Amino acid sequence: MPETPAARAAKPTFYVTTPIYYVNDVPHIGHAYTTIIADTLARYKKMAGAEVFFLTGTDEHGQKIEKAAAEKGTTPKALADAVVGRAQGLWKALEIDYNFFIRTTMDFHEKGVQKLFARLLEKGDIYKGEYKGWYCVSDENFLAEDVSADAHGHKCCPDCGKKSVVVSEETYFFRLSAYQEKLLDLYAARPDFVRPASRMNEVESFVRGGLKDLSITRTTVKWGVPVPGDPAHTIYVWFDALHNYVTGIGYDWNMGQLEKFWPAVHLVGKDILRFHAIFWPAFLMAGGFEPPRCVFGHGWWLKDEAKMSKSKGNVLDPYVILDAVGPDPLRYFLMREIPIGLDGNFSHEGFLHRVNSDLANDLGNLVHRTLTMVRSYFGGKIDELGEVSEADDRIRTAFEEMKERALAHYEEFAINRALEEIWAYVSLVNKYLADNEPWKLAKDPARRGRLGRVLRQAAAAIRGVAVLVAPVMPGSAQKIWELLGEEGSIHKTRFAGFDFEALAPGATMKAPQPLFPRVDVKEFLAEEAAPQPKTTEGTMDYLSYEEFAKMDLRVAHVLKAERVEGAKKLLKLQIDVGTDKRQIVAGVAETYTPESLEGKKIIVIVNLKPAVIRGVESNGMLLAAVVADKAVIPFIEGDVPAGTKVK
Ligand code: ME8
Repeated sequence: MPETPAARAAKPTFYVTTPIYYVNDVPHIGHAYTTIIADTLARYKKMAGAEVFFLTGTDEHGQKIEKAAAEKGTTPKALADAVVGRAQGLWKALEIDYNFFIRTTMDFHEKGVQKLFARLLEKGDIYKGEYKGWYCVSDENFLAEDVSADAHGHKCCPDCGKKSVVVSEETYFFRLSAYQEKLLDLYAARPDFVRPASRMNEVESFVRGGLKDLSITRTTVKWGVPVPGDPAHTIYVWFDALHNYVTGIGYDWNMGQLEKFWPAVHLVGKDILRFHAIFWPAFLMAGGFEPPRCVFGHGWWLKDEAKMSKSKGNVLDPYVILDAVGPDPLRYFLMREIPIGLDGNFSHEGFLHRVNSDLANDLGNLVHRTLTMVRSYFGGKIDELGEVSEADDRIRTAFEEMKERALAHYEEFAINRALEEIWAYVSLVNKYLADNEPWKLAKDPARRGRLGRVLRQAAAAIRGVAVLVAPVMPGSAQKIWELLGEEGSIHKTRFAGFDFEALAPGATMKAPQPLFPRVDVKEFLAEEAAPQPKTTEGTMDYLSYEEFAKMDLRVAHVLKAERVEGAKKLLKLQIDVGTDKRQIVAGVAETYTPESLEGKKIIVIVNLKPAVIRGVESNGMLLAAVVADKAVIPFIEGDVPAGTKVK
C-alpha cells in the first residue's frame, strides 16, 4: 500500500496541490504563500525533468460560505464566482502556472464526491447514526470532547477562539476508528509522510490518543453536496473538499491522468494538517486509493505577531506590494525569508530591506554592471577571449558545486536554503569582478583578451544563476536570459544538461534594463498606509445594485487642506459633507497643492469605515482617477450644495 522508494523513482511525475481556499473572502498574503511554494516546486520539478501537475482551487460549500453570502446580501454561488475571479486574477499577477483550478461547485466534482460517498456507504465505512456535539461554524469543525466549557456552559473553539454551538442531528459517520492502526502503520512505514518531522510526531500522538468516528453529513446546512439517495443531508464540507485532490486531476473523468500522477504532495498550512494527515489518508484507504506521497505542513505568516487571517482582520493585500514592485520580489521574499515549516513575521521594512539588498544591490547590480561593460567595451558581443585563469576556473567550479547543493535543497523543499546558496554565489561573482577590475583592463588594449574572458565568465555565471532562480522568480529569470542574448524560454532549460560554458555563442547581449529598482522605504510605507484601490483587472467582479447602493456618495466642499508630515503623497482635508464637517486623508499631494483644493467641490464616500492613515484620522474617501500613479480629481462645477447625493 505505501509507495516504495523504488516505485517513486520509477515514476518521473510530480503532483503538487495547495489547499482549496474558502471563498468567504478574497485571498491574502497567507494564501499567496502556499500557492507560491507550490508554483516554485512545480517549476523546479519541471526543470528537473519531471512531468508535473499542479492543482489549486476553491472550497465553495458549507455553512461558512452560506453565512458569509447571507451577510453580504448575496447567494453563495454569486459570492464564490466573484471571489474566484479575484483569486484567479491574483494568481495570474503572481505568475502562478497551475494546470487546473478546481471549484467544488463543479459538476464533475460533486458527482465524484457522491460516487465515493456511495462506495464507502456500500462497504460499511460510512453508516447512519445520531450526533450531538459542539460545532465551530467559523472553522467548520466539531470540537474535541476534552475542550472545557466556560462559566456559562459555553465552549469556544480552541483554534479560533470563537463561541461554538451545540448541534444535535441524525448524521452519517465515517468509520475513522477502524483506520487508527492502519494510519499508525502508514506513519511507521513512511516517516516522511508528514513533514517537517516535528509535525509527524504531533500527528502520530494525536492518532495514538484514539480516533472516534467522524460525522460527515449535515441536515442543517443546505449549501453542500446532497447525500446520494438521502438529500435531506448534505456532505460535510471537509469530506467534500478533501476529495478535490482526486476529482481535480481526473477521478471519474480522466482516470488515466489520475493514475499517472497520483499520489500527490499536499502543501498545507499547519492549521489544517490534521485534516490532511489523518482524515484524508483514511478516506483514501477506504476508497481504495494510495495515501498521498507527503503532506507538508508549513508555518504561518504573522502580522504584528498574530496569525494573518481574514477573521482577525490583520491580513495584507498582496496587490499593495504587487502594484509597487511586481511579483518576483514578493515571491523571492516569501521563499527566502523563512524555512517552510516555521512561522514568519511579515514586516514591510523587512521586505523592502531584502528587495533592496538582495535583489537591487546584489543580483541587480551584478547584471547591470556586467551588461554595461559588455556593451561599452565590446558593443554587446565579446570578440576576444583570453586564456582561462585559475580565478575564472574557480567561478565555473564554484557554480557546479553550488548548483548541486542548491538543487538538493530544492528537492528537500528547503527553498530558502537553495536561495542562500545562490546568493552566496552571487557575492562570489561580485567579488570576482571587483578583484579582476575589468574597468582597469579596458584601459589597456593589450589586455583585451583578458577583459573578454572576465566579462564572459561573469555573464556565464549570471546565466547559471538565472536558471537556478527561475522557479522562484520566473519573470526576472526570463528577462535576464534574454538580456544575455538567449532565445526561447528559460523554463525549458533542464538542470541536468545545463552547461555553464554554453552561453549563447556569438549572441549579442542587450543593454541593461533595471531589473529590480530600489524602493524608497519611507515613500513605500506612506503609500502602503494610504487606502489602496483594489486591482480587479482580468476579473468579472460584478456588484449587485444593492451592493452599489450601500455606498453613500456625497458632494463635499473642501474647507481647508494641508500636507501630512512625512508622507509625500498625502493631504489632510477638512470637508463639509452637509450633515457634518469632517476630516479625510487623500493620496493626491503629487497632483494638487493644498491651496488649489480649498473651495473646490469633490465627491466623497461618506460611509466608509474610518481609518487612521500615517497617524491621521480619515473619515471617508474622495473619488479620483489614477493616471500613471497620479490622482486626478473630478471636481463638481456649479452651485451644488454640500451633502448632495451622487447616484
Ligand atoms: O482551510 N500564513 O481554506 P482557507 C500562511 N478551505 N498560510 C496561510 C495563512 C497565513 N497567515 N493564512 C492562510 C481552508 N494560509 C480550507 C482548505 S483543503 C481540502 C480545504 C493558507 O481559505 C494556508 O495554506 O482558510 C492554509 O492552510 C490555507 O491558506 C487556509 O485557507
